[in-house]
Amino acid sequence: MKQSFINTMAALILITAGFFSMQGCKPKGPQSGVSGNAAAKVYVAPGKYDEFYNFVSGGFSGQMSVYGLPSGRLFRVIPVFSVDPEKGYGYSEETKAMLNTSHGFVPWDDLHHIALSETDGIQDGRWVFGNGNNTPRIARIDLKTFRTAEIIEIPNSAGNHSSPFITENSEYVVAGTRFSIPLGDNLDVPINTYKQNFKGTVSFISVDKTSGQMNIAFQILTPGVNFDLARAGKGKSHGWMFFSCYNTEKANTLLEVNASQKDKDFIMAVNWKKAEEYVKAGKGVKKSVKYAHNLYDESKHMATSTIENEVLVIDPKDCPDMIYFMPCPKSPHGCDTDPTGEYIVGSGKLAAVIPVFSFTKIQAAIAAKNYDGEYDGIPVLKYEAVLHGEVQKPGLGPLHTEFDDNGNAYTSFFVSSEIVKWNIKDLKVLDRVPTYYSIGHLCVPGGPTRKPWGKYVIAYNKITKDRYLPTGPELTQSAQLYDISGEKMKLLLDFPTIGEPHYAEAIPADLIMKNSQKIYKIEDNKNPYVTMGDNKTNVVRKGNEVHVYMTAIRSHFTPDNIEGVKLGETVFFHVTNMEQDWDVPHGFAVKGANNAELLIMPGETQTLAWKPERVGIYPMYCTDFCSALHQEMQGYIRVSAPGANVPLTFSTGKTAPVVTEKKDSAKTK
Ligand code: RUQ
Ligand code: CUA
Repeated sequence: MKQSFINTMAALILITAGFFSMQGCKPKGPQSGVSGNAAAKVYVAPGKYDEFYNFVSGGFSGQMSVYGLPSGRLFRVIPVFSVDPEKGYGYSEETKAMLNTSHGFVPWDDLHHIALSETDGIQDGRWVFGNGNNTPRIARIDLKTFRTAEIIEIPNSAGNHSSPFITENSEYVVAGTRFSIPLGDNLDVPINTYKQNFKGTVSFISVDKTSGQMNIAFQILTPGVNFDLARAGKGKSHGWMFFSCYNTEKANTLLEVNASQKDKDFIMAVNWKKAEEYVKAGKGVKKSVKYAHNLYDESKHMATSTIENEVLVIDPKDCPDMIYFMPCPKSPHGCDTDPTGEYIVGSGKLAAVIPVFSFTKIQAAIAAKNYDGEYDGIPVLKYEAVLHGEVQKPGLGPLHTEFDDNGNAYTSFFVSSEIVKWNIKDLKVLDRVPTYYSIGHLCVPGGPTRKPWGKYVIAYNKITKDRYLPTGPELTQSAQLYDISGEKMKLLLDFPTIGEPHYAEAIPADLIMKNSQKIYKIEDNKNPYVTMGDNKTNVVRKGNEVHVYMTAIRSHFTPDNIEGVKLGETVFFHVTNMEQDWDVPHGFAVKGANNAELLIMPGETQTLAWKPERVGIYPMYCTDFCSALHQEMQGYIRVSAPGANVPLTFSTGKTAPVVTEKKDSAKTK
């Protein structure tokens, strides 16, 4: 006991030292480690496509970004949990509902993990999921459009970190709560009653096979620990889910010390097929909760938010043989399953070894009831009984593990700032390379699936001091690309990232690009505010709202002159982009609008609400360089005093000298 305490302190001191000094065991010098022909290996000639898409979480930016590999070129930032004025996401009337929650409109979150949809344990390129940590949510992005299509809030959760991890046929994405909290009716309890009152949950969110639509199928009530990460079983372990847990000490203060007491925490193994049976058998209890479910309707170009009031919770007390704890040294972070599904790798942040568990042995231990007591009524399997083996002296501060298609594992080490390659079967360390600096997650294309595509490992680093030109107090975070095709890993490229990257996945480009949507068909546009052609444009007063039904086509708005708006009224610009060509969005902005622009895709309708603050003439214009006469794509709206005698009129081309413009279409309401 005493020795273990000393070990703990030694590990803590080491880790603390690692945080504060960039030297020590960390790699030195910004230029080291680049291999000779690196440039040629990442060079994607102008006009050529990259081989992989890389979907990278943006951490506290709340967004997801899309890069090409091997070039590291940034293609797109997908707004997910944060408003994005560039695209109008969260600002347009159509998208605001995407960010609704039971706490109201929450325009920010912390996106840590990515999960690409799978069929038979292989990436299928249909959807990518991401988690919101802070106000627990899971988002689904449609990879035809690269847009957020759905966001579901997770009730009975606080700090949705262990999320979203996907099963091999996308049956479920899971969400484990990071913080345990009081649940049920009595929420107002002293914090120091943590041990009595605080509970955890893990949620199983089903994914519809055709539409992708999410639904919280059930939640499992758990002891009050912290869930950190998770992975689904695959192949032989399909039907199981593994969650890493820390704070099995159940500390509620100074976790840095108080949650680092025990030599071993747990990996929680959940037999979700069994859980499904219990749910079918009626073991679930409906709990009243409140959570938002937001869906973007592609044909209406509009999101709706529904507040749901119930969730099904199953309690392991009523459901034996459903969950087990496996001891795992020490404050495990990553919990990763290898491509065969036989091996489960736990990465204890304070551990000196990497334990690798065997699914076969787990099953045998369960059958033989080879327990080491219980924890809150849940059987704890004997460590030695479920252990395949330990990787000895791997490095310091292991976090995450990915796999290639040759039986090798790649583990990231935050404190010693390196990637270590080791063999899954014999657990021998094969190679190590420095990262610059302090790697968090890492990614091998297809690395979490049954079929890794291999070729590269990408490091996502927390610190880049001395790697890039300085940019004031905050420096960019960064990814690094390594070639893993040979025996030794070789550094090829650094590229900066958007926000702080946590988990990322990479997928062969052809699984996605062939399905990429080019336009929205105008005839399929079911937006209630659509304008189906210039001759249908209109300006309508409704109480103290003015609705402008407007079209945009190269290179004018119809109407582009509007008069008769009164101070105190809110103007809704419903802009329909009439284009039917790929990559011809139009933008829309009006002076003084206190939200954002609209960026309207071909065939789409989007709405900007605007409440002018003073009397005058307000210019409006297209913000996206759409044609040679883009700069001419502009107009005016006149705002008069509340009592003014100005009729509501609108026109295009009335005073314009350009003869090609259509004739006067002014109408008076
Ligand atoms: S985490 S750097 Cu939030 Cu996935 Cu491990
Ligand atoms: Cu439309 Cu610029």
